[in-house]
This record gives sequence, structure tokens and C-alpha cells, in this order.
Amino acid sequence: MKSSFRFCFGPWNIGEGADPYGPPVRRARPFAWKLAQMRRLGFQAMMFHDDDAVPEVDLKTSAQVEREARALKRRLDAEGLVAEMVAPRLWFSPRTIDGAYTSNDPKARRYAIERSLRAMEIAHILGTKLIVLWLAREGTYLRESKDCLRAMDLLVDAMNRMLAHDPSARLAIEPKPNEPMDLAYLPTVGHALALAGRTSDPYRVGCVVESAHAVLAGLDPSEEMAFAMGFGKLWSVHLNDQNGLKFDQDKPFGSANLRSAFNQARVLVAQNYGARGECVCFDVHPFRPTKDEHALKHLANSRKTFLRLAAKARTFDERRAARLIAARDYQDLDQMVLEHLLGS
Ligand code: XUL
Ligand code: MN
Repeated sequence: MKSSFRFCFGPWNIGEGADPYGPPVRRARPFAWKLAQMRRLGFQAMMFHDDDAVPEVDLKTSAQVEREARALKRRLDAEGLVAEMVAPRLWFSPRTIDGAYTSNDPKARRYAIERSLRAMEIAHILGTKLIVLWLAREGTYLRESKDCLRAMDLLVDAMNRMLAHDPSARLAIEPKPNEPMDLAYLPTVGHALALAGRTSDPYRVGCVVESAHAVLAGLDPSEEMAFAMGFGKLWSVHLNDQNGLKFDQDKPFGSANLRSAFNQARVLVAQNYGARGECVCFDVHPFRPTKDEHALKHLANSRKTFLRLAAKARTFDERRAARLIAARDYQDLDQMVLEHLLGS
């Protein structure tokens, strides 16, 4: 199916299935193989952590980082692909065990900022202005271990450093309420945008909404997207699904709640998402029992479901819906949605 959307995924979305209780269950695919699958699957853009783009980035000199990033850019160009974003992976190093920008250890905070500035240089070379900040360890396991007010100051300081480093870059906060921390400092779009307002350039701090993260916060993903759009701040989406308050599942889009997925597609279509170059990204993982030969189906299927639901959004009888709303006949409005999704 042809579409005007630009679709995107990251190298981590073709995973080997390791979880906290067991090892990998599928073969590891080299980066070149992953890259080669993109166009075949109908994807135009790849999202990167800094060390997806330049492996072991902490061990390399600036000159090496620059050389490798330039080589990657040439590979992307050769495949006709673009980099959608770069995200500093701040949660892996032993140095950020207690958080990155909000760590109680000043050395960890310095490392986090330096690494973020490096990620911005990689993004610049790859030709994207979008820096995604998933603030994995910015939070607490126990309330008394950090001071929330101070953490907000530290987050603002770190973002100001990044904004000053590259005046053309935009920071997109990816809110998530928990995992790996019990309590994250920026659990929702509202928190992210409120903090954006305290930075030195609020117009360059927006957000990415991931469906599963909104569900984990007990919120409706389409309303999180709409809220961000109301501020002109929905700069990316990570579509996937989540079966309620469980571990972070990253299920295929629409897998757990088709109606919620419809409402996400509907708000994106209604607001002409993508017209300013935004990508539709799928942050999805295969179910662990998935065989090697089926290890791309979660991506192809998520894209297919999104396109089917975008078509459903376009054929939804808005005039009839408006009449039912005017009559306050929400019973039939509800049924109308269900029958539209069920098809004839
Ligand atoms: C974590 C998550 C990340 C970010 C990028 O839940 O979604 O993969 O999207 O760092
Ligand atoms: Mn994500």
C-alpha cells in the first residue's frame, strides 16, 4: 500500500528476545542487514541511539566519532534513507547507575552532559535536528534519595547546555512513568511540556509520545498526542501497544487495544501529522517466542495496521458522528465506532 507517511524504526526494534529472565532466542543480525530491510518493508527513516550510530561511543576520540558518523551518513544516503533522530543512551554506563542529569554524583552529571553534546554532534552529521531524550534513570526508587525540586533544576540546566550547543537542534522529551525506575520525574507530556517552559528556548523543547508509555501512565495515547499537538510540540510518535499496567511490552501497534490504536491514527490523520516532516515510528518488539524467519513481522504488521486504521479514520462518517454528538446520543456514537472498526 502506498502512503504519504514516512515510516521509521530503530535498530533495537529487530531484537534477539532477551528479557530479564532469559537469554537471546533469535540470531543477532548485523546493522547492515537491518538497514537493508528498511526500504523493502516500506520504511524511509531510521532512529538511532548515539551508540547505534557509533558503537562504543564512550571509548572513541572526537575525530573517530566524526569519521564513523560520516561513514554512516554515506551508507544512509546510499540506501536512500534518512536519520529521524539521535538519542543519547544515558542509562547503560555504570557511571549513570543513579541517574544521568539528575544523579547525586557530579561526575555522573558531567558525563551525561558531555555524552549528550556528543550525541548532538552525531545528529548534526547524520542530518537530523531531532534529539530524543528518554530520561530512563531520571527518577527515584525511593522518594528520599533525591530532591525533586533540585532534579527539575538539573534537568533544565542540562537541556539549556544542549540548546546552547547547537542552536538548530530541537529536544524531544519521551515521557515514561516507570521502568527502569519506580518513579520517573517526567512521566507524561504535561510534565515534559511544563519543564520545556522553564528552559532557555521553550520553542525548541517538545516531545515524542510512545503509546505504551501513555498506557503505563494510565492515560489515553491519542489524548497525549493531541495535548502535545495543541502546543505544536508533537515532533515524533513511537506507536506500539501495551496490555495495561505490566512490564514495558512494546507490542505491535493495535495488538492490545484496536480502538485506542484507531483513535491514535485518527488524531494523527485529522491534524495532518507528517506535513512538517514528522515520522511515524514504531517502537515495537517481536513476541519472545518469535522465530528467526518471522523476526520482521511485528514491523511490517504495525505499519500495515497503521495504514488500515488511517484509512478507517478517513472513512469515519464525521457528519453522522457530529449529529450523534449534537443529540448527546453517545450510545449510538459508541456503536458507530465499533461497527466502523468491525467493517461490513
Ligand atoms: C524506552 C524507549 C526507548 C526510546 C529511545 O522505553 O521507548 O527505546 O524510544 O531511547
Ligand atoms: Mn520509545
